[in-house]
Amino acid sequence: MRLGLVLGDQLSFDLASLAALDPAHDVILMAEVQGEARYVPHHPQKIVLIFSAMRHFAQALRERGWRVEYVELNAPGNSGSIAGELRRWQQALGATHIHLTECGEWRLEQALNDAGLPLVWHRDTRFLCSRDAFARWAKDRRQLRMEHFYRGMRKRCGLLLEPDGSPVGGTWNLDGDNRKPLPRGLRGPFPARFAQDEITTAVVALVGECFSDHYGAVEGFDYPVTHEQAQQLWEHFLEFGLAAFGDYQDAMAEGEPFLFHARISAALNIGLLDVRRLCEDVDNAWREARIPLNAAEGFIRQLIGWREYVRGIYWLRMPEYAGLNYLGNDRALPEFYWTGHTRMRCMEQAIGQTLQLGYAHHIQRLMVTGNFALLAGIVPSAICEWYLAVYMDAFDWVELPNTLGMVMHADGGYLGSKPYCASGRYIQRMSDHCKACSYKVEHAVEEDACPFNALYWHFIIRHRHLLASNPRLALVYRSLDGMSVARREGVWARGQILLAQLDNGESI
Ligand code: FAD
Ligand code: DLZ
Ligand code: SF4
Repeated sequence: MRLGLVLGDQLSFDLASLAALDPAHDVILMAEVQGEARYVPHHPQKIVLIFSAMRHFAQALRERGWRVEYVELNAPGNSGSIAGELRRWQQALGATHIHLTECGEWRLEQALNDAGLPLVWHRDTRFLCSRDAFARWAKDRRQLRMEHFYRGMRKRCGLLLEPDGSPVGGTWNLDGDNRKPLPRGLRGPFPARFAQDEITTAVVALVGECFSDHYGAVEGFDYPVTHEQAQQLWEHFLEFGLAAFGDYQDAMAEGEPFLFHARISAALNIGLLDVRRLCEDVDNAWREARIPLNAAEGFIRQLIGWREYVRGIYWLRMPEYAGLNYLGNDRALPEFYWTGHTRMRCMEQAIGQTLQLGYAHHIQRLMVTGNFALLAGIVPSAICEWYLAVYMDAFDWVELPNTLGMVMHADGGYLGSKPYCASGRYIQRMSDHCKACSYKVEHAVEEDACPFNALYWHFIIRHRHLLASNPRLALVYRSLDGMSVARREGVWARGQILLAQLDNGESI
């Protein structure tokens, strides 16, 4: 007989390794292991999601006729690692081969390859662009840009195209129409929530007991844990969220953790949703005039553009990518990232909801917590570990390029053409946080000044030698040069004070 491995983020019935096996003779192994639950201090709700969804998937596989050996976290004999469990069960069952699907993380794939087991690898066909296809696309290109990759993917997938292959609406990218701040009084739809069944309740108790040392609340878990529930979450978004997603994709608001975002990333990344079907649903919704084009294009761009692009870069550049630090950052991650105890209202809200829900939307991750880490010069590996730990949807293949490349510019501009650095003005324009903040966004050098302002100019000044030649920052360096000496010295001095406070372990 042969053994098949299904990992916690591979919960798809059409997984390539399952398709290669036969329920009549072969056995599937699924294992909850300390090694995977502790390689970073995952948010307790993320562990609940993975374990509960794994247990539900094992049940569903058994109902489809598979023999599944399921190892619970505290089961006697559990070796604590995926490689250890494969070895134990291969010996116990006398399996000749172990079939498995490409891992999402380089770390685990490496560990399995090093384990000396008779492995038969299968491509992860749940992604639209294979590792090899991306490498072929990237080969011989002087510069990689998401926009070029995305256009190719639109053509290949036949999404939002006219019969002659041109983009519907006459343009490929409506990013410029995705940046409206939220009008006063407009609120996001009521989020879809899923009640805990017996399996989830048992897992919540287990995680509460075994991972009380991890940051984040285990209470309030309401994520979908089965394919049916994930589909309900998706349909809820199609009906109530997607139409406004286009306009308010970049907006942030007090007490609004989700706004018009889908909140599907965790379900999608662990295999409870299929990216092709999501894109077809969005294309159809536009063709049936249920949603505007800026929503349809904006959403499809995230899925077949950014999501596949970052995965391609990850597998092209690992393992050296994880060690890059182009800007030479050396500052430790401030403690308030783990507690949310800061006077900066935007940071408090983004971190607070992250600890509560394991979720923050893209602009909060990029322009609030990410922007702060960039401006403050945090060591890339430290901020990457934070993102990997605290978000429900976080897996190295998607978290690392987004954080290290897009946010921290630690790859020197390989993934994106410029750092997304911004002062408090950006947050003021896109949110109502500043009105509720004890800092003043209009000030830059005073004691009550918004920290983002001085840190922004400090960042621009201290990295001049690396960034001034970037044409996309030319305007910024022109305004720096137009600043009075007193003003420049003022923002530098205030930046120094803020950084010293961080170095002293003080919150700001
Ligand atoms: P929506 O805003 O509704 O978007 C729809 C879908 O598009 C998402 O579910 C996601 O699958 C995809 N998507 C959107 N932007 C991206 C992107 N930049 N990269 C990849 N997919 C994208 N996403 C993860 O899935 N896992 C991560 O670990 C992760 N880490 C991130 C770290 C940083 C620093 C940043 C800036 C972004 C990160 N993202 C990550 C991307 C993005 O923030 C999340 O996908 C999104 O917030 C998930 O919420 P949603 O489902 O409501 O997304
Ligand atoms: C994230 C995670 C956690 C917390 N626990 C498990 C586990 O116990 N067993 C398992 O098979 N997978 C788990 N996962 C998902 C893996 O970490 C993921 O498969 C790897 O990071 C590779 O993508
Ligand atoms: Fe954030 Fe600055 Fe606005 Fe406060 S003033 S909410 S710190 S941008």
